[in-house]
Amino acid sequence: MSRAARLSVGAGEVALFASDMHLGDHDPDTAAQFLKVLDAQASSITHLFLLGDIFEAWVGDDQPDQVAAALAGCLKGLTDRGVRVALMRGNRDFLLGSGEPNFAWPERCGALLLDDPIVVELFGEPVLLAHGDAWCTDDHAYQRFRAEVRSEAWQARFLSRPLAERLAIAREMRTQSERNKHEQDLGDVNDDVVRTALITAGVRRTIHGHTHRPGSYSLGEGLERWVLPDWLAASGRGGVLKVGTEGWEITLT
Ligand SMILES: [Mn+2]
Repeated sequence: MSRAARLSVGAGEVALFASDMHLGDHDPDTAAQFLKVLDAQASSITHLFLLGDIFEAWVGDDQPDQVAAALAGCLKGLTDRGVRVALMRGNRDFLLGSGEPNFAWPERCGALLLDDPIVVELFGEPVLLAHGDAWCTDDHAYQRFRAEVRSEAWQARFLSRPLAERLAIAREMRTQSERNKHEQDLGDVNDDVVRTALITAGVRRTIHGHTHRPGSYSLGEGLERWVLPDWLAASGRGGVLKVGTEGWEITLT
């Protein structure tokens, strides 16, 4: 999206934030739970922000996935009704939106694909949105892995492979140690790094996901980070952050 037109939510509007649903055909229950919440909120929101790890894995916008198709239908329904939907990539679905124009998944939903991080305006306050994995700088092995798979060369090489091969590689990567370690023992963000990011961006607050530790955390000096819940129906986990004129509120499912 263009940086010039900063996304803003203002008077009379309501924004809903969610992340880390880890959706996919492997877990229809979590998908059902998430779609039910979206459906229940649909008439009361004007903006929807999904801040990464929307999907458990994403091998390209041609990924055959019934859950992704169901979510696309739901998001398209929202955007057709005038709700602004914005998506961000996470560490699992970092290839989201890499398809050709007119085929890219976010575009098919009528959604914007956001940079990570990005500043948006919430009721006059600039707020930094991020997935959060880039701030887990204490996990050096993961950051090396991240740098590799986020490089243009790696992505171009990967996306040039046939779909079946990409799906096989994705399965293989699930067993790759660096990635697994990071997922099993989810580190937290480095507060100094977040503080610097906030100060650099000229904001007081950030909203991020990834760490699966929902809540609001003070960083001192009036700086705060708000962490979105992750979703897993089998463990009864899930929730959203709603931001409106009355304030900011995390509701756990
Ligand atoms: Mn994540």
